[in-house]
Amino acid sequence: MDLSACTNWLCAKRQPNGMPAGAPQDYQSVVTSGPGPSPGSSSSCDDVVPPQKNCFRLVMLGSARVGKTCLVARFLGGKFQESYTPTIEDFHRKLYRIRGEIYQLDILDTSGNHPFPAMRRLSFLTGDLFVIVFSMDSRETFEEAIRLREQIIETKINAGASSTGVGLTRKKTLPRVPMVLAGNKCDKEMRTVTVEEAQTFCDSQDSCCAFVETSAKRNFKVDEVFYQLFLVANLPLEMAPNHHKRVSASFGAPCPLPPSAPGHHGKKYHLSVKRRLSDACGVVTPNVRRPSIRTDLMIMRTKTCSLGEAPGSSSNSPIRWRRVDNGCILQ
Ligand SMILES: Nc1nc2c(ncn2[C@@H]2O[C@H](COP(=O)(O)OP(=O)(O)OP(=O)(O)O)[C@@H](O)[C@H]2O)c(=O)[nH]1
Ligand SMILES: [Mg+2]
Repeated sequence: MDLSACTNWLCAKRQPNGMPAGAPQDYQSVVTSGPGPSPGSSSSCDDVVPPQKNCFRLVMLGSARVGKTCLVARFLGGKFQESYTPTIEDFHRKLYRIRGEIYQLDILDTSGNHPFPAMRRLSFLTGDLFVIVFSMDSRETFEEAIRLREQIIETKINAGASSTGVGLTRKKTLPRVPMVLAGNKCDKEMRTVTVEEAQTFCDSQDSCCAFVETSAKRNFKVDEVFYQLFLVANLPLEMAPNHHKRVSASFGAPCPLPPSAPGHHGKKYHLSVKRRLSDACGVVTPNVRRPSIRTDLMIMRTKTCSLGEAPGSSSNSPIRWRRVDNGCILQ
């Protein structure tokens, strides 16, 4: 697949409402909330529709067999799988209600064998947050993790530059990409990567790159991997696995999250601050479909072409944008 051709089409022409020419009518809802319910729908679950600024995509990357899928399973509340089944690509969604606001976290669990390089590049471009996993007992996987970090940043720089024409003659601005390098399988005795060198590497990067040593098998510091990720991304820390109440959703249920506390509807309420902060809850959406590649391309377009309206334009978001000579660059 020639992604640059697709990007050009998506960036080429915009209608007065800011949508690309030829975009499907449901474009806004697709970009805003993926295949889930669209904002402004008249369903009785209106208060579980996340605003666009609260929708994020987390991409899991790393060599094959390093434990990406096992970490995701732990994150989603599942058990550890001793047997190995190679992933082609898996998609999960978790919805949260945190301090009265709805957040949506989409997780793309990629293949370490990357059979489709264009898909991998697309995941770099559509991802807002990244967990790059390597295995503490495999030096090659650590080196691959470093390469992946460089490729993500390079891809985001080039996409920002090509959508604006900025970059060939100017100094490139480094994108701010929230990322955790997860050194998995620390339960194993054999080590070929030390904590110190992985930590030193992350310290030498920007302030939104963290290292966590973990073990999906022992469930050791899995929470910390995601806590650090949300910390460097300026997202609510309640999104980490052990920081909210888990709600289980039944298949096909219209409202996956329980109703919000009365006070969150703007009325006066009498809950203490402590109680309010501990009210965060999250639910794994059971029947979610992976957005189509076309949708991904449109999401990518908003992230590389939009001026000020892309996810991340608010001060708290992981990716920030600013206007430069009628163009946009990631920062
Ligand atoms: N000892 C140990 N084994 C682990 C750990 N995490 C995962 N494994 C095992 O490593 C193997 C690979 O785990 P996966 O999660 O499927 O690896 P992956 O990175 O998703 O692999 P691909 O989907 O092929 O990219 C499985 O047999 C797991 O049981 C861990 O923390 N410690
Ligand atoms: Mg996998």
